[in-house]
Amino acid sequence: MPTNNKQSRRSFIKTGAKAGLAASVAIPVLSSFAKATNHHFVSPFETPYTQQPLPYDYKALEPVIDTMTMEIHYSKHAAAYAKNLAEAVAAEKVDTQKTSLENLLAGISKYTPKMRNNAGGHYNHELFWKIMTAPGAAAAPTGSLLKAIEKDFNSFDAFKTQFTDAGKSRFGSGWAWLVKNKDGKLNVTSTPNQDNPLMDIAEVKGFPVMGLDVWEHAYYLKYQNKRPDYIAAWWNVVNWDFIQKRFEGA
Ligand code: MN3
Repeated sequence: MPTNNKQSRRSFIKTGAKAGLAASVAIPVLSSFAKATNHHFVSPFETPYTQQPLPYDYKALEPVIDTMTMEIHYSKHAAAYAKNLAEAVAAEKVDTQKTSLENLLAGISKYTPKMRNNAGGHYNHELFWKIMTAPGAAAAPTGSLLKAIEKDFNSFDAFKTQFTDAGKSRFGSGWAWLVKNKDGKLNVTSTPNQDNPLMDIAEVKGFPVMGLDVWEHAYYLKYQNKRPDYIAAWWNVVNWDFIQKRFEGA
């Protein structure tokens, strides 16, 4: 019965949360949840199938990203990906209790274009909101992420240039990515439409550490045709604290 499942899941989450407080770390909660549900987590940053609350106000990223763009992007574009993903998951009989969104993406070639576009669209946007924060935070990564960037790109500036170029040169709609591959090496890549590097059809595969939306809907109201200006300004709202954690958790 769906109602019973919901209730037992809710009470489990409560118990799990208490256990987590006792241990005062978040990851053991995820591990015990994974065990209880026989759920295969690829990292502590697993993305739920439903749209999560925006972690800040629509106006929080001003002046880099204007309020109206944020509102339309989150409440219309991204909300539509989540809604269409729910439809595709129901139609194609995916058991979302057993299959993480990450695992679904890793086998996306088995599903319809509707699944591919909307599973990607939903995942990409959930990540995108989290890797941004109000202007004025850290301008560059520190610690192990900075070390890895310097090792794989020679310098942070060289990485920035490569990532910026990946966004600028993506023809039409798509994303620029920083990915960590199986050997722990960092790469910059880009994907068309709502594809991402978790997908089995991606040219360059890996764990998406950060991604930049270069669809016109992400910048057109403020920047019109000037995608390079949008990307240059965007570096001011990158949430390096979160990206560092994601890098370490991958
Ligand atoms: Mn978008």
